[in-house]
Amino acid sequence: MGYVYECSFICSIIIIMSQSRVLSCGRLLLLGLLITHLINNAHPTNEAKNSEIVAYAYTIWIGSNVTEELTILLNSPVNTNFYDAMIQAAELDSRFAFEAKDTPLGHYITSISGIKEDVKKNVYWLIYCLPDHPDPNQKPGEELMSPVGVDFLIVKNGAHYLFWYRDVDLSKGAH
Ligand code: B12
Repeated sequence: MGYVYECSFICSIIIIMSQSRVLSCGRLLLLGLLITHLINNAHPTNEAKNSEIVAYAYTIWIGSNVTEELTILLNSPVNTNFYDAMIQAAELDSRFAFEAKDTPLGHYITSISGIKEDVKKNVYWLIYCLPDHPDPNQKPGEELMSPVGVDFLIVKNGAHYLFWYRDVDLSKGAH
């Protein structure tokens, strides 16, 4: 809308200038107005446009001992939730395809990369928000687990998200 408004403003001034019978100093005044408007409303630079996009990494780990690892780098508009990020990842790389249950708490992830949670064996998909790329030799602690599910987790620039298929001891309290 802002762009349409700006274009009509500039066109109006050009039409007035071309049709105007006013003195040349009047035309100069209009020209000054047009230049000032163009400077003040210059289109956003690439830097400003890029600030509306966040870049982050999404990794999956399979197994408590991490026998398989897969990472994808993603760019998304600000305020993207992790559920949408997972859809984006799956579209770019089918190994990130996933299944979810829609529950009153939002989407609950039951399967990623064809690997389904195993309720009998207590192996589940758990999500972590990390400051750096996850290192299988230094596994993240519970304190780095996301406090919310994928619908309410908003991706941040430079962040690393890990979905880890791991054993959970429900008798010790799930998380
Ligand atoms: C047990 C439990 C789990 C188990 C569920 C497995 C199972 N089959 O029992 C495991 C360990 C897998 C789990 C995982 C997660 N959980 Co949990 N979980 C619980 C807990 C302690 C009890 C739920 C329960 O059994 N209710 C009783 C049954 C009868 O009711 P129910 O509606 O059928 O319960 C189901 C849902 O709660 C669902 N579920 C469990 N956790 C979550 C999380 C989300 C986001 C969703 C949509 C559904 C869901 O699994 C339950 C069993 O089927 C609750 C806390 C609480 N006291 O409610 C947290 C709780 C629901 N979990 C929570 C969270 C954040 C998660 C995770 C996102 C943690 C993470 N960082 O990975 C993940 C989900 C990731 C994913 N795969 O999408 C939060 C949700 C907060 C929110 N408002 O979003 C809660 C409230 C804990 C808390 N206070 O922070 N969880």
